[in-house]
Amino acid sequence: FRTYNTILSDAKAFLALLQEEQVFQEPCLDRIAEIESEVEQTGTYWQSFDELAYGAKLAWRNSTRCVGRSYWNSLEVRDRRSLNQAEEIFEALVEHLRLCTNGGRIKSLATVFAPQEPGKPGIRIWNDQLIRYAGYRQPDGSVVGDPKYVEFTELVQRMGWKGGEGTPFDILPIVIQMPNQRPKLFELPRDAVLEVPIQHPDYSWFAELGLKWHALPAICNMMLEIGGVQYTAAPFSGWYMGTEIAARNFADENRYNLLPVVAKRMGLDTRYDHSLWRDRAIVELNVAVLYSFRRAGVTMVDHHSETRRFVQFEKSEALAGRTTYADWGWIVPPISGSTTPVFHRNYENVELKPNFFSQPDPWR
Ligand code: HEM
Ligand code: NRG
Repeated sequence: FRTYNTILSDAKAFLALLQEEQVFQEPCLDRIAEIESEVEQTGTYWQSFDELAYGAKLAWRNSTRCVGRSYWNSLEVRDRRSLNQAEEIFEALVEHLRLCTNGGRIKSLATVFAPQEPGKPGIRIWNDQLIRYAGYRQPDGSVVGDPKYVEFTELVQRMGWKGGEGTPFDILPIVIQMPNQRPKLFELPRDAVLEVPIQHPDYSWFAELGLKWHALPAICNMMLEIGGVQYTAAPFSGWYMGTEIAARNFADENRYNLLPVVAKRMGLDTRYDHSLWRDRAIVELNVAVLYSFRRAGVTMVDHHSETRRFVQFEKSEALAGRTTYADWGWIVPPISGSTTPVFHRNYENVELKPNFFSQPDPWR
């Protein structure tokens, strides 16, 4: 439960920030008075499109775990705050995927739905990302698909999902819950989801592994907070850094766990840790993912260019008089850390607002 005072002081701090960054020409005194009376009457206030759009950019700029922040000012923001039916929200999500994917030339995009109202739960998309693969627990305890999503898969199955074919890459349905209503299930149209089959430039056997991944990372379970207003459904997406897929989703033991498979095919000696078979396999997996996205014409960055760009971003922030706060453990890539410049730098992790915040899973 948030008081008028917190909302008002957050709103004022936000408007002061807009003033400081010279987003609008007009002075903001009138706007403050307007917000004050609106908050007194309704317990919240309706932001202008410009406040929303710049606020979302600032939220990205302030996300200390994101190494891709150099592009913060090119975020496109779609205002879908007027939608109040789960079906309409679903249509807007499909549109988000199509616009952002843009035939492979991915754009950075956020779609913002209506904010949480006082004393009511907000709109929630139950998935953590718009595109994710189901995980099916087998009788012998193993998992087909993405083990991270076994719980979510069983949840949607209990809710009536019959869509899964049982492949390692079945796309999960979307679960949308409007305030004080029951959640509804929606199946994404196949042609809204771009995927990239994975092959290796030198190892022809790699394609036989039958791997692929979706082009878009579209996080949809975080709360976007701007000037005291909380947007509980505000999905955003940019493009992947290769390591996210190759060094984590494919490599983690509790995800697709592919290092032993790749190492065996490479003919490496997996009996001894000191043969560094994991390290050799994880590099080739990363080579394959970067090569495949490039061949498919789908935007992706490698961790060397992206971390270098991040240091450039720090420099341009410093010129603007701002400190770049960051979460070192998230900024340093999961492979070859010390070969990237961010490894050798120290960061203070300070949480500024606007920002994206995690929220509890609605079904817990
Ligand atoms: C996290 C890269 C766009 C907000 C991350 C991570 C990477 C990354 C590598 C760490 C993910 C992990 O380890 O799981 C990029 C790249 C982008 C991009 C290359 C290309 C444009 C965006 C956009 C937004 C954003 C458009 C929001 C408007 C965030 C946030 C996190 C994050 C909030 C933390 C997520 C969490 O806590 O789970 N990003 N990002 N990023 N990014 Fe970005
Ligand atoms: N590691 C996650 C995605 C997290 C966000 N990463 C981005 N965001 N690149 C995964 O799916 O592997 N983005 O908006 O571009």
